[in-house]
Amino acid sequence: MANIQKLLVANRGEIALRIMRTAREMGIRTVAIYSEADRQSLHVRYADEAVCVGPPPSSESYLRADAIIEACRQTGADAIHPGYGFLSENAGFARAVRNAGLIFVGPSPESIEVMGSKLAAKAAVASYNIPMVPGTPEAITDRDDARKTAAQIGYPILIKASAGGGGKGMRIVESDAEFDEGMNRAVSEATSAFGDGSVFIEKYVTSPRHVEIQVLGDQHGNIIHLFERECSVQRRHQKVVEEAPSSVLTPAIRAEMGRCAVEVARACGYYGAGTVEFIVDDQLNFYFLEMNTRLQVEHPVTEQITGIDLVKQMIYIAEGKPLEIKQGDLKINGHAIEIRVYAEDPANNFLPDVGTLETYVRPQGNGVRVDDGFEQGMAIPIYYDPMIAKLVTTGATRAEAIEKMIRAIDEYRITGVQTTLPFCRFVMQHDAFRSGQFDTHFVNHYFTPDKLTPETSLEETQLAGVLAAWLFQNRQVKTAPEVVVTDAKKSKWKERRLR
Ligand code: MV4
Repeated sequence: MANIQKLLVANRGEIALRIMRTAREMGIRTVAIYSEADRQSLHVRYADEAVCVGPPPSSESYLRADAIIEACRQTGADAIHPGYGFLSENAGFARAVRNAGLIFVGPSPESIEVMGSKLAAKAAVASYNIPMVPGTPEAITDRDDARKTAAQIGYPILIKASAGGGGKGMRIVESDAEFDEGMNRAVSEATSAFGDGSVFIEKYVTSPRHVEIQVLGDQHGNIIHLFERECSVQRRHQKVVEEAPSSVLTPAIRAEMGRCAVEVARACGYYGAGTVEFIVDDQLNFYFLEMNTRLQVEHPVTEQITGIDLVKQMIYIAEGKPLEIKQGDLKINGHAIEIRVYAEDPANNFLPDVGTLETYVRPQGNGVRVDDGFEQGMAIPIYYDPMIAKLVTTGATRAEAIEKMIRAIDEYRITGVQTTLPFCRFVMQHDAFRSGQFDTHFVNHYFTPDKLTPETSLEETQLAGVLAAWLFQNRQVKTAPEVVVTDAKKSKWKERRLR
């Protein structure tokens, strides 16, 4: 058991700041690393010390394990927190940190390795009583066997890459006739994307919800769960809205899923913070899919409803301390919702719209938490994920959290870049979201760019006035001005947003 004195955060942006804030509360000194593109970043200014680890591209900076470990030597940091993304789920990095005599604030390299392979993860939990989607338990070696299995399971099926994650390398196959082509594509995709062509088959659950369970394990074998996060509102496997608790789970199902998540963690000797991912079908059957061995982007909603600082727990666990929280101590308090504010244009197929934050004013007030890494006047670098902020609201009930979110979105003032705020507002106001009756197809089912409000509706109101005046002045003109209206609406909308 060794108390951490100085923590290097091997990340950037909001998560680097979020981790350093907790470290500071704990009296731990902080070291930031940064690339040449991030010299002026908030995480660099917040840290007690900062080390430049290379040029802007991640591969030459935030992914340079050697330079990061060297930065620990230079500054005397005794531990590394990897955040999410970058090196957070790289078993080789966790091992190199350990071999350098440093503390890795995260799970063991062995756990990362097992859970990094979906097939290894399934094998690890096979002797436990964990519900899994019917499918092949091993990598497919014989196509004819696999085809027979697919027929037994029943179409549609899903071919998944063992090394895949976050939806990469997945292929839906609707019928036996499509089997060969689906297989060829899945294997070649997996080979080129992951250097590993291992694939397996699962029954395709057509309209699932994505529900994940947060777990914490210490180095003494104690494991607890901190309930679920519902992440069904996503777009191309990119989560958009996350909340806790899920509006569909009953206390009994929640307890059962929690028990399963703890067992999954136990199966790989897990310690640290982790997330066990399930899909839930329309009958509320749940199935284990995979485990993420990092602190997740959406962890704040769990913090809001449990009152537990997950980063603080991760640090205690890394120091070798036993978990002081017992499962029975935990209860859900209220409801929290997170939206991800991206510098993307929802009116233009969510194309990244990086630029300078000409105006940047955060929402405030009761029940509002903003985790971000930017200030007004700062540029969003092109080299990294274009997430500007995570906006989290917490209320006594789900309805209250939604009300607060709409109010907070309307208070948020961002100009200079297009953001996903209007899109998130659309989600908050949608009946399917408000009723809780939605699945992972929400965005595809309900969203088209013309649904973006309030800009559009405001524009329409103003335009109606202009049009009325115009028609009045030109009473003899009979041509329908509809095309003109559409163009004017678009360009004016864009112009206003760019101000
Ligand atoms: C599935 C599935 C349906 N059936 N597996 C996508 C991400 C990866 N973690 C697992 N994913 C899925 N696996 C079976 N057998 C549907 C998805 C899926 C999905 C899951 C969670 C959140 C969003 C999703 C969007 C599309 C598909």
